[in-house]
Amino acid sequence: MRIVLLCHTGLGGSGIVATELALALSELGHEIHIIAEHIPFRLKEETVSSSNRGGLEYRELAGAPATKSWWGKLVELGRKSARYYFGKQTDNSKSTEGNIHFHEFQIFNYPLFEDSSLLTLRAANTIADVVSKYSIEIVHAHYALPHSTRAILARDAGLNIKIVTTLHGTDISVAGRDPALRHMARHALVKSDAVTAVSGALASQANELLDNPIKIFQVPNWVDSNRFQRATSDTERKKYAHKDEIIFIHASNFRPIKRSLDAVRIFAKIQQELPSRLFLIGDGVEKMQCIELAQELGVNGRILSLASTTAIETFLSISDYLLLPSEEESFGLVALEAMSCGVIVVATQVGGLPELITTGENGFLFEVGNVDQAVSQIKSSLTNQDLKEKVTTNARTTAVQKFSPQNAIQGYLEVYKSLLSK
Ligand code: GMT
Repeated sequence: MRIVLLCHTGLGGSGIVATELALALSELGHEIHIIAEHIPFRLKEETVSSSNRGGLEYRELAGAPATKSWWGKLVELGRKSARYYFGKQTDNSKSTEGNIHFHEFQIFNYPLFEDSSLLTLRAANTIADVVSKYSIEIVHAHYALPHSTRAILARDAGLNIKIVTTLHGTDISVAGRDPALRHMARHALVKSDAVTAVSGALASQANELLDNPIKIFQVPNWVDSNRFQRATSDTERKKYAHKDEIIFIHASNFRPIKRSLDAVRIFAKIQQELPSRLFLIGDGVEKMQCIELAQELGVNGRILSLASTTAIETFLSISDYLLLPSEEESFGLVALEAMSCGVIVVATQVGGLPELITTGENGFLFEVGNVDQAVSQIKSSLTNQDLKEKVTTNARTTAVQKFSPQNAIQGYLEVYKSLLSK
């Protein structure tokens, strides 16, 4: 199949999901075109077959050879069996590896317009050009706004394409409910040819926006359980903590919706009784407030802060507890990645998190803002070794068995195939 993927390029789960999907589909032999403002942060230049920037087509070479993803390794082991697993491709699919092409939005220079006022038109125009030039069949928008809107605009310009919209969360829970954007969110939902959501909770939330419910396919986030697993030695852990210290981690984009300050509050209460460390990973508007709060609570010396990293598994694989106190979380990709590493997730009972976690079985869920409840859940597992082991083991099992890449990629392929057969 020939597929265009549209996504946000900065840090964030939706861009990660789109990038991993691009790698998986390309390694299955499908032709992938990513159209965006910049290259997505998890997409390494060396995995891109061609780049089109400012109207110039070329190939960027990176210094180091590409390391194969989980999917690359699987395909290396048996390309044929992978194909067999996912079913036959359409006749016009290619079978070359590394079939990912990146297209930057076209540039229009005319001093009358502020550049940002034309962004959506330039994006839609670029989509129309790429679709025509490469005979694209599917345009898959990751995040309804503004990506689906741009694809719909391009289709209305006369293209024969099918538009798939994947809802990731705040496109519905924040933008969809905001008077400033809600009509556009509804438009994106009803004008897409197929809509998918990363959890059942998000699918229901999306339909609440509409007078007449639509069919929404559920394709959850997934995790590469080979990449995300417990560290096999103490070497890395010893760099950050003493043997008897507990390692907590909070990784996010530090937006208010993440309630990152609650992570610091929970940590401070535990640290009063038991020596601990807290990784604060990522950047965002509330990051400095977290450090300030840690100082007020007298635990700033125990915080290990790091800006965004593409190697989050290095830190998850040596942590004991992930703190995810979000106000909203449609799925919680970082929780799944942590569970795959055998980390105990202590998260809020919101959105799609109850579809991933059952309290006392494979993690813990607490009410939004109820810091004391989270603290007592952590203490209960710290004082009960059997409970701790059960939760840790079940967390990994859930990740491996219920959220495998194979299931998710197959889910997306089925959606594409159903549209193309219509
Ligand atoms: O969590 C974020 O702030 C980033 C956001 C995004 O749009 O990139 O993540 C959303 O999509 C992820 C991938 O599907 C989900 O795992 C996250 O739960 C979701 N975030 C929220 O709903 C707040």
